[in-house]
Parts: sequence; C-alpha cells; structure tokens
Amino acid sequence: MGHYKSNVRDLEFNLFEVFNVQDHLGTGPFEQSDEDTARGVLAELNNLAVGPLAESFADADRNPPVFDAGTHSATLPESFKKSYRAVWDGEWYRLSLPVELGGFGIPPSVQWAASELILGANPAIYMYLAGPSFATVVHRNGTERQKRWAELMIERGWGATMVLTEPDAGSDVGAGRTRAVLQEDGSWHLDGVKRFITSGDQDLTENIMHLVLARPEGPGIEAKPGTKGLSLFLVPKFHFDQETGEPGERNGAFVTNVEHKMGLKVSTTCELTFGQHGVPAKGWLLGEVHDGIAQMFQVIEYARMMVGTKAIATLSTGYLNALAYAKERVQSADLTRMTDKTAPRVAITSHPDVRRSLMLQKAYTEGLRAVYLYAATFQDRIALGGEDRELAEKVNDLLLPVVKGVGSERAYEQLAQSLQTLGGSGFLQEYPIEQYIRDSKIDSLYEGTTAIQSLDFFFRKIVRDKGQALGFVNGEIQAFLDNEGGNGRLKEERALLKQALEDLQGMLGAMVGFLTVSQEDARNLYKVGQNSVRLLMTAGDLLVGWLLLRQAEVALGRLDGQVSARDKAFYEGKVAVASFFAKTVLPELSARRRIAENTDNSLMDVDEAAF
Ligand code: ST9
Ligand code: FAD
Repeated sequence: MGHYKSNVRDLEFNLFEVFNVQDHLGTGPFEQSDEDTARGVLAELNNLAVGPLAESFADADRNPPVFDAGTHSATLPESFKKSYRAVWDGEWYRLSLPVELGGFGIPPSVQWAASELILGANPAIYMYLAGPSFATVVHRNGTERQKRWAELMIERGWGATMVLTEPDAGSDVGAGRTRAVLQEDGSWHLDGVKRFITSGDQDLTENIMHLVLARPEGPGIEAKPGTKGLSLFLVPKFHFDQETGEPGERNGAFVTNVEHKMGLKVSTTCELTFGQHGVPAKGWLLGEVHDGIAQMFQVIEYARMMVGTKAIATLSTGYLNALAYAKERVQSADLTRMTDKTAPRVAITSHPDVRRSLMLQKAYTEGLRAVYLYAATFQDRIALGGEDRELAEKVNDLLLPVVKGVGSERAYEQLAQSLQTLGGSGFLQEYPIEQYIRDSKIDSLYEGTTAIQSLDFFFRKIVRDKGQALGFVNGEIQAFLDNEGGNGRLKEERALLKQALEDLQGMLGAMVGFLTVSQEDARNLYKVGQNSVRLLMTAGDLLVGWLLLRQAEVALGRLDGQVSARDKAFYEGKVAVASFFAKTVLPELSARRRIAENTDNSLMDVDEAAF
C-alpha cells in the first residue's frame, strides 16, 4: 500500500448529493459530460493516484533533484519522472483545458475534485503539469501568433513557470526591478534576477515557457511605479520553430541556483537569471499590451485555488492515515477504568482526547473540502455564463483567499494533530505524516502569504466590492438558518451557527468602523491590520460550520430512508462531525469578535527594542 489515502466517497457526496452539479452536466460547455463520466473520471484517476502517482512520493523526497551549475540544469529522480509520465500519458492534463484546446468539457467543480487526488498523492506532479494550464492564459490574452504558441505548448507538452518574485520583491511584487528593453524587431531583451521560481528547470519536457513580469523600457513607454508598471513577457527556454514548435537555440534565461528546502523537495525552486550569461534573454509581450499584473492574476487565481486544494488534500490523507493507525493502536485502559491496573487495554480511539483530536481533523478536512468545492461551483456558473455570471465571479473572488489562506493554515495546524495521533511513531519517516507537514508548510507562504490573503479578503473582496459577494454568501447562510430541514434535529447547532454569523458580522462591523475613522487618523488602519488574519480565519470557520451542517441535513434525509451499512456509517459521521464543530469551535468566534471590537493600538506603540 502506498502512503495516499483518498476519499472519493466524500468528493462524490459533495458533488452529487450536496451541490448537485449533475443538474448542469450535459448542458452548455459541459455538453459532453454526464454524471457517469464525472464519476468515471474520479474512479480512474483515483486508481492512478493511490498507485503509480503515490509510489514516488517518498523516494522523490529522499532523493531530490540535482542541480548542475555548469549546464544550468536540474535533473529529477527517475521514480518521479515515471509518475509524471503516468499522468501525462493518460492525458489527464486535459482536465483543466477548455474544450477548444482539447479539454474534456467537465465542470471546474469536478476538475478540482479530480485535482485533489493528484495533489494528495504527489502534489509536485501537478505543478510540473502547469504548461497546458498556463497555455490557456497565453491563448486567452495572446496575439494570433501567440495563440499558436499556446497550442504548441499543449501539443508538445512543454513546462511553464510564473515568474514574479525577486530578492527584494516578494509580497511586494511592485518592487520588482527586472527590465525588458524593446528591440527593433519588436521583441524584448530581459535583464534581471528572479528567485524562488517553481519548475524553473527540469528534465521532463523539451521546452519551458516562462511567463515573466518585468518593467518595459523603450521609446514612448511611460515608466509607472509599482505593479501597474509591470508587463508580462513570454520567454521560452529554447527558441522554437513557429509552426512545428521544434526547439532550436538556447535563449538567455538560465537557472543559476536550485534551493535546498524543508519540503516539497522534488518541485524545483529556482533562481532564474535573465540576460547575464552572454546570450540575450529574448521575450515577447503578451498580447502586445502593457497589462502585466492583471494578466498574471489570471494565473495567480488558478494557482491560489490549487494551493488551497493541495493543502486540504494533504490534510485529508494525513487524517485518514492517523485514523487508520488509531484504530489499530492499543494503549492504556479505558478512562473509566484508569485505576484498575488489570483492566484490558483498548484501541486509542476509545480515549476522549484522541476522539476529540480525530473529530477536529475530520471537521477541518471535510469542511474545507466542502469550502473549496463550494467555490468551484461558482467557477461552474462562470463557465455556464448565465445571468448571474458577474455575481459568480465576485463570490469566487471572495472565496479564493479563504480556500488558500484558511485551507493552508488549518491544514498545517491539523496535520500536527494527525502526527500527534501516532505518538512517537508519527515522528518517523516510516509514516508519511512528517513529510506531509514539511510538504504542506509552503502552502501558507507562496502565492501570497496568509497576511496578504487576509488584506486581499478585507480590502479588495469585501470593502472594494461594497459587500456584494459577502452579502450573497450571508444570504445563503441565513436561508439555511431559516429553513427547518433536518426535522428539528439540528436546532441547537443552528442556534450556534446563527451566533457565529452574528459574531463575524460584529467583527467586520468593528473593522469597517476602524477603516472609516482612519480618514481622520490614519493610524486606525493598524487596527484593521491587527485583525485581518483573525477575520479571514473566522470567515473560514463560519463557512466550515455552515457547510458541515448543510451536509448533515442531507445526511439526515438519507438516514430517514434505506441505506447500506457503509452509507449509514458515512452519513452518521456527517451528522456527528457537524454537531461537534458547531458545539466546540463555533463558540470561540464570540471571543474573537470581542478581541476585534476592543482593539487598541498599544501593540503598535511598543518600541521595536522591547520585542
Ligand atoms: C508563486 C508560485 O508563489 C507558487 C507555486 C506555483 C506553482 C504553479 C503551478 C500551477 C499549477 C497548475 C497546474 C495545472 C495542472 C492541471 C492538471 C489537471 C489534472 N485578484 O491591490 P493592488 C491586480 S508565484 C485579481 O493595488 P499592489 C489587479 O489587476 C508568486 N487581481 O496591488 C490590480 O489592479 P486593479 C506569487 C488582483 O499594492 C493590481 O493587481 N506572489 C488581485 O500594487 C494592483 O492591485 C504573490 O501572490 C486579486 N486578488 O500589489 C504576491 N489583487 O486594482 C502576493 C491585485 O486596478 N502579493 N490584483 O484591479 C500580493 O498579492 C499583493 O497584494 C500585490 C500588491 C502584489 C497584489
Ligand atoms: P516577504 O514578502 O518578505 O514576507 C515576510 C513576512 O512578512 C511574511 O510573514 C508576510 O506575511 C509578512 N508581510 C509582508 N508584507 C506584509 C504586509 N503588507 N502586511 C502584513 N504582513 C506582510 N514566486 C514566483 O514568482 N514564482 C514561483 O513559482 C514561486 N514559487 C515559490 C516556491 C517556493 C518553494 C517558495 C518558498 C516561494 C515561491 N515563490 C514564487 C515566491 C513566493 O510567492 C514568495 O516567497 C511569497 O510571495 C512571499 O514573499 P517573501 O518570501 O519575499 O516574503
């Protein structure tokens, strides 16, 4: 058995019993798919994930890529390349493509559910598959010639990177200094050093297309500060034949270092140097328009969803590994017989604290899975393009920092609980959890740290949106509170959810108040900044609590009819976990609200020397 424990049953429950995505299968852009196709995709990919994909997970960690500074190249372990080829040969990269570029025509919700299986089994494989996905952004924004390049990227299976970060420009992308100088032939020469570039080099694909943010220079080009002065350039590793894509001469973008990391080691993280090794780094302006940051955000939005899903996928397999261990591990007597030295020893699942921890892991695993799939249902609506498309875009935008920020933070925190469940054994490399923890730590850092997600959530997704998307989600939660589904069996939990919703609104009200008075005294903004992560995490808990209760309501309905023994346990688990979360986590939101409401600026007044 490999390390990966998937949960296809829960994916299908979300898709077909809670969100009912089958209702729009067979229509519009999803014309080619039906429920059987969707279930088939999950089943087939699951076989691949638990088998060939999971196989190289540990080996690729213990034998990470080797960098050769002389040739500027990175070589990946053979075991990992075999796993990558299994996905590529199965043409699974088509999952995320639109039909016109060879996609399967299945909705984003099903695509993300399927993606969870790859991301849980071996997340670096997914990252090296970026080429076709990034090609869709090139295709959407590119000139006619660049649209052909996008096709070549897919047909020839090229790799791709997103290149923003520099030594002095991390969260602050607008501080980037890499230049792009216009040439007479219309191309650009790039000059600068980027760092931390995922998949910057590898030996899986014949070419790599780098999507690079740089500052354009040339006659008539106005230099603007910050992110708005950045343009997006396509910089291939090798120049190529424009029709066939056959690689030719080496371009001047060279990997000059590969980082040694805590985890996710097989995913190369590279320093990428442009135009400083005697060969010009030639690039082409995407779509011939200077709109770099907005174009790059089309990639970033996808990548943020991916990172959140990766974190949640890892938490899920961490929890299921912990659960399997706990059922087998016999240690100590039952608490009620603790003084009886002759009492039989019991499986650790009998101990209240182990149960508490396992149920909390289950709550965040299944609750956060529901959150990312809930977000994905709005991506379905965007693709369907109906009247509510604009609203769907806003709601998806609102949910992305929750999926990414809360998903990554809770996954890392709860994976520590999964490890704890194994006792000392959890600390060993014999079990996968220590690697899960190392591999998933990155999720709260890249694609915008949690603090950056929280600022995005408050300032852009709530304040700038004038609360429209938030109002919609609030309305959905309120509608759930108002209906009596579950036959009165979730009354207490509904009351707790109602209080939690009020607490979030109270916290938000306090923060909007600080923002308003910041017009008189700008220092009031610090009070917003002190609470933004708290707000994001609270919104996450509210969504988890609500979606678990929605699931419990569906489960109660099913339990009222005839169900198999397996389904009975599954549905009872849904009711139990929703109730547990409502009773043991949601009440914490009231304290967080009081903390937010009573915020002063004493923290900001502390002298740096006193820390
Ligand atoms: C990174 C990569 O970390 C990590 C791993 C990547 C792996 C890639 C692999 C992907 C896999 C794919 C594979 C698929 C395979 C499929 C297989 C299937 C089986 N939303 O607020 P302002 C825009 S990369 C949208 O003033 P500042 C907007 O245009 C590095 N747009 O910002 C806006 O203009 P306007 C990641 C947004 O103060 C403009 O920006 N680095 C949003 O100038 C300016 O906005 C980061 O993420 C948004 N939420 O700059 C950096 N926000 O306002 C983090 C902004 O007119 N830092 N825009 O609309 C930030 O995000 C900062 O907040 C900042 C601030 C840079 C935006
Ligand atoms: P900093 O920006 O220096 O942040 C340090 C700390 O300060 C963080 O805790 C942060 O939250 C906090 N902070 C910073 N600004 C604020 C603020 N305004 N308010 C509150 N707190 C703040 N980049 C790419 O372009 N392409 C890639 O493919 C890529 N892949 C990566 C892979 C790995 C393994 C790693 C480690 C990084 C990768 N990155 C990539 C870079 C990544 O996106 C950045 O590391 C990230 O955006 C944070 O930037 P930084 O590391 O410079 O941290």
